[in-house]
Amino acid sequence: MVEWSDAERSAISGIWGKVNVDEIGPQALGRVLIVYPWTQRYFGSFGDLSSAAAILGNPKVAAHGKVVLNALDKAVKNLDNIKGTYSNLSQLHCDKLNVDPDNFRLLADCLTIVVATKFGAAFPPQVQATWQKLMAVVVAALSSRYF
Ligand code: HEG
Repeated sequence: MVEWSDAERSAISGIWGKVNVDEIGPQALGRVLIVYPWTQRYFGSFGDLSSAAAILGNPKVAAHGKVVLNALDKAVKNLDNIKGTYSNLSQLHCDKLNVDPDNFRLLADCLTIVVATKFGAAFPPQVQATWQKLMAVVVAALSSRYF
């Protein structure tokens, strides 16, 4: 059972309250597909992923990036039951989408970099520490139905 202190809860709601899902989601997923090109294999129906510019301009990547961040919003709103919140989503990624769970961490890392780049001084190490805990819990929850 994950415990969240009041300070952690307020750090998460502070930074998450500034995140524009429609902007950060596409950038985070786009970055995964560029930095770790083998992840493109899961998005064969998304059309042109042939260059960084194509990926960042691809409307299906943008739309899916928003879907992913909207799912993260559910975790933020259910901090005390992230595992349960993601149970079905974990099963879907495992059984239907066959996504290697290592990729969840890659996405979390890219998202952290996008957030750090965007917010700079408003994402200090203490806030990052809590953010990394959130990412670790999210990655574990999404991986939970694999094992
Ligand atoms: Mg996943 C679908 C969330 C990482 C590949 N992903 C979805 C959906 C959600 C979601 C909410 C829609 C589910 C539905 O249709 O019911 N994904 C999600 C989160 C995270 C994540 C929250 C990590 C934080 N996904 C992820 C990664 C990959 C991946 C790392 C592959 C590298 N997701 C994937 C694919 C689909 C989804 C291929 C189906 C996309 C489609 O066909 O539209």
